[in-house]
Amino acid sequence: MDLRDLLNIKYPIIQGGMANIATYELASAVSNAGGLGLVGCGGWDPDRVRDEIRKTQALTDKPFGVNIMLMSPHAEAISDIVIEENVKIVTTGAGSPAKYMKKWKEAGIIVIPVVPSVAFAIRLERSGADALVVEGTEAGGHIGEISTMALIPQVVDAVNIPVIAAGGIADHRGLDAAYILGAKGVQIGTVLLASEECPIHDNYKQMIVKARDTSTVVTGRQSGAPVRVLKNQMSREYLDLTKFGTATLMELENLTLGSLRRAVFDGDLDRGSFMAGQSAGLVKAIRPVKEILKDIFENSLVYKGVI
Ligand code: TUI
Repeated sequence: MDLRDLLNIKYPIIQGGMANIATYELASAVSNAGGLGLVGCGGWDPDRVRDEIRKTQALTDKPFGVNIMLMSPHAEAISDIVIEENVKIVTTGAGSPAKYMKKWKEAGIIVIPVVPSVAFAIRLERSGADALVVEGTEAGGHIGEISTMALIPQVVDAVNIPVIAAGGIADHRGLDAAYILGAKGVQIGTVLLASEECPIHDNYKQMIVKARDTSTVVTGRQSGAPVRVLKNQMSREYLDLTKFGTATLMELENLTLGSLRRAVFDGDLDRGSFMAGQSAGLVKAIRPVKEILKDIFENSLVYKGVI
């Protein structure tokens, strides 16, 4: 089933649940533009999440969802808030949502876990997922190891629920490639960082626009939580510290603590952690969300009915 029918949206495009970035401003803009906007909870406490959901509901009458980052200490509490606030669609990242599945299904919520591997996809289909976001290692933030090109068709062959491709997709060619690989829609994140409505510091947006193909690196492989970020002083220092395997987890924690917030709110070019995917090199300008989505869909062969 195409994502447009499953989610009742105009374009088969959903927004990534970017922590500290995917606020009600971005979520409502994406939903109003015809995609599926998501309130990305990241590490927010339950009160903040409730407030953001209500603000999104006030700004759009279109479908939107909530992304729950399962490594958050508040994940359990948020799993109840989405039910209380009558949220219709939930995506999850950075862990398994299996233990919440039963209550979410009973509440009529459409559940779409983000997965980085075939094994995880099979497990979550068995747990009752309605669709999957399958995320390749080209994506920004916390990532798996397999590339989008290799991963999507393997998951498509292994499950019977719709697959939404993520990682490396920022234009109509990415959407078409995803469909050819068997996906029924795409998730985009990096290209939306460079949108007018995205509530991040302008320095962050400029870094995305200036990025090239080689501008991202992966930190945190050693600690088991690989995270793709733009190269800067911060990520270079981090990689230097891990190069010889001598840095303690504590030293690394100290270096990264609060660094995403320094990027998003302060635009701290040296000390911020600017999460972004490899598609940053494709992003050339800051545009309204509406234009970004329209451009991706209306220039695609999917829209033209070719695929
Ligand atoms: O979750 C994401 N992307 C994210 S979360 C995030 S916040 C964060 N920041 C620093 C370190 C860690 C998190 C920034 N970006 N994408 C979906 C995704 N999920 N990618 C990889 C996974 C994943 C990883 C392990 C899903 C399940 C999983 O399972 C582990 C287990 O065995 O439970």
